Amino acid sequence: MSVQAAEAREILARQHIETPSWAFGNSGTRFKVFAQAGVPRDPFEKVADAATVHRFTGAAPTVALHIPWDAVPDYGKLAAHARDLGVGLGTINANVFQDDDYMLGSVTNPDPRIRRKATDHLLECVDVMDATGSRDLKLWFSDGTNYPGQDDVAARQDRLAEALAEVYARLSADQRLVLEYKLFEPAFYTMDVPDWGTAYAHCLALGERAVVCVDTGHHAPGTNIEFIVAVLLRAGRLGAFDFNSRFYADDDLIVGAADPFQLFRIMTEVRFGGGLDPLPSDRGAIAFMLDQCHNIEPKIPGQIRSIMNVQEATAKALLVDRAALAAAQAAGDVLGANGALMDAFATDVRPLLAEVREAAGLDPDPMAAYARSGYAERIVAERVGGQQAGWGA
Ligand code: LRH
Ligand code: MN
Repeated sequence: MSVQAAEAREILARQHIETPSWAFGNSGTRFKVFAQAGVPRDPFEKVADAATVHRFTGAAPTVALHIPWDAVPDYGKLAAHARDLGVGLGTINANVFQDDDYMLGSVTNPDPRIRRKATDHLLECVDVMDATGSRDLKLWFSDGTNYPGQDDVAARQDRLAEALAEVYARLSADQRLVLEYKLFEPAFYTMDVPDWGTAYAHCLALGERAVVCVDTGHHAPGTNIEFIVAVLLRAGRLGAFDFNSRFYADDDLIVGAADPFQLFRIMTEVRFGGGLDPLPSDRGAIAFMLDQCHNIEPKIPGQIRSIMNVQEATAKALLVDRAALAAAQAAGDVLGANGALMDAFATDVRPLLAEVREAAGLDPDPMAAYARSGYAERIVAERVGGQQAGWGA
């Protein structure tokens, strides 16, 4: 077995991809949210489904929460429930995008009373992190404007910076603020954090525990996302991914489904930038998360397939012959260099991943193993009545 294959196995065996609690609830578009039988009714059932994804993939040991969608009276009890099921509670996502008060913005709103309310929610989410033991607070703001002149762009940036600074000051030394950008939706003229540059600038102003989240659905069509990844990694500010895929807008489809070559290129830059290397500490760690909605497909198999797609892209990235690539790049051998990536991308890595799973005592085919488990039928039979979880939009 080549050194490269052995290194690839080692990295794949410890790959950690966080699932989003909201992927297990009902979701849809503005036209329709389709309810599915067996959907969780509370955060405890969402965590149980996340644990099931980990049980069959071995690569999803934590689940991200979204507050208030996952609000519970006792977060310690939820954390213990997760532990009993073999997973942990991960990133805490704040939500200042579903309250009537936030129509003209949350932390950027012209009204100081509303800014105070939004900032207080962000601070409450840090309290939740203290209770769950989570490292990352992820902040995505739907804040923006729809018409030129609607508000003062620079003044909104000042308001945003003020709120972020207050939240950052509240974090403890092992906690991070992860700032997520998005080009458009729900605002369509300006978003207050529209791109990586704006997020990066705010993170630099805050401090080294402020990092950027790259949601793969949040860019203009044709954006070279792996370039952004390489630049943020080089700057030590790539903190997280929200993985999904899209054909047009923020479609939140299964990662790698729309463009597996893009996902490979992204994971190749992550590898080259040291993002897969074992780290001395959490500082500089990249949180690999899924942020998806399974509007029409079964949700747990959808998450399992998503994990497998990230694993396959990662395995292919790990098989790029770096020495051959470097030699071709140095020689100006354009096609030789491109060929090194294309050869890796063309490699069938499914046998390698099957071996990695077997070595971990897992079924080599997680999708088939889940289908045989009877879990899907059990939750449909058990989860009758009550209010199915959703985005509550
Ligand atoms: C916004 C977003 C953000 C989450 C939400 C569920 O589009 O990507 O990461 O809070 O989806
Ligand atoms: Mn996201």
